Amino acid sequence: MAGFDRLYLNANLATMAGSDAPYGAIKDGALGVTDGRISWIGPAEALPGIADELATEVMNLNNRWLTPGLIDCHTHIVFGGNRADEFAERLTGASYEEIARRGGGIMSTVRQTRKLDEEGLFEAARPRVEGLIAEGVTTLEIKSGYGLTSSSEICMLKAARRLGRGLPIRIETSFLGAHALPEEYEGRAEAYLDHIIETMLPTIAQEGLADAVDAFLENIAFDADQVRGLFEAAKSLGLPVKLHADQLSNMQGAALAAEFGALSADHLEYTDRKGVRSMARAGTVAVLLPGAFYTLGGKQKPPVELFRKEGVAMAIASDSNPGSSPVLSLRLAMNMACQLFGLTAEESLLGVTRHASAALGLGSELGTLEVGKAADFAIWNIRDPAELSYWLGGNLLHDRVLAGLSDRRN
Ligand code: DI6
Ligand code: FE
Repeated sequence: MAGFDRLYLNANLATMAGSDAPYGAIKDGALGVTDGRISWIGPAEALPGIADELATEVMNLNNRWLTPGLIDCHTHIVFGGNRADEFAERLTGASYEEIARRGGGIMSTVRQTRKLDEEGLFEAARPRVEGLIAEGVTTLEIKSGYGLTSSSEICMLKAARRLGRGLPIRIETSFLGAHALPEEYEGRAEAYLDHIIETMLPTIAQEGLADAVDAFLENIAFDADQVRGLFEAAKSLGLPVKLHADQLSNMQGAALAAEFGALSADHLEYTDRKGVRSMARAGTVAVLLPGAFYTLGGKQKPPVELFRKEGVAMAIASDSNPGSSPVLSLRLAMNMACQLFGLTAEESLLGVTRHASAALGLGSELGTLEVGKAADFAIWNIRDPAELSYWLGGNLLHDRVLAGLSDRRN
């Protein structure tokens, strides 16, 4: 038996890997880390007698819970400015639509984002990302979509990549050029789509700036034919796709995403049975975004019971953005998924671990505690994993480990 760089003892392990125990739990467990990966996991009593002598360092967790590091698989966390002014206006009667119609809303964030360079966007996003890190997030997806010009979209994606180099967190990026129609293209949506497909996307793909391609399919954004064209272009460049689907109306977005073998379809409040079935067949993950539902005062909830029945994996994300989901806490989104959408506490934790890793196409690398996977963990001062969804806020994190490196030691 090879040695461990670190051996965790007296741990309660929520492996989130398939087993009959809730949370795939191993009580009084042990977990060994070698070269940034999990090299041993099981009940402490099954550990070979000399194991702790073979470990460079032994950590006694005193019965704390250790879970996979949390994964926020859908955010727009890189942007300029904020829209607290619009929030205040909405509180005194203005509607989201009214504000958007007179050039506020997404366009206001586009203007503020275009003013910043890569460094400026990095600095604007840094405290928000640090907040997620402090609550146990180890992997974060970040979308572009507030630049809407080649140079500004590239700037956003470079800032996102830089966050992954400058801070202890894994970053996955999605190119969301098809988020909104920029003012310069008013009335010329086709021309903007052509520009995305012919210029933006090939450049971004060539520079390796996007891990996936996303789009907003909605009657206020882009239609099915436009999204189809974009997805065909993405596929021909070898990039996986995902989709903002059926958020405000049933546009058959879930079925379209599934047709392209999308990693995920996201929002899904208006998805019907046919859409759910196509997702099940394609293995497309349902990413639920209760922060946007809450902020926009949604009336229709995503079809959670159908997802369960058809075996569609449900992930949960913050959708962190300055407009429809000013949510800077993934644990708050977990609570909302339980409270507003009726997920169980176990589904909630699966939604930010195993199923979130699948939504990013990283299921073989992250998301569960299993031998061979990356040693990304969160260690919690809790007695029951349900506490992670139960408390609103609060500092529950004892330590966070990324690729075997503990925050407490850095
Ligand atoms: N769906 C949303 O709810 C947000 N984007 C999207 O595709 C809105 C983003 C914003 O208001 O800034
Ligand atoms: Fe979104």
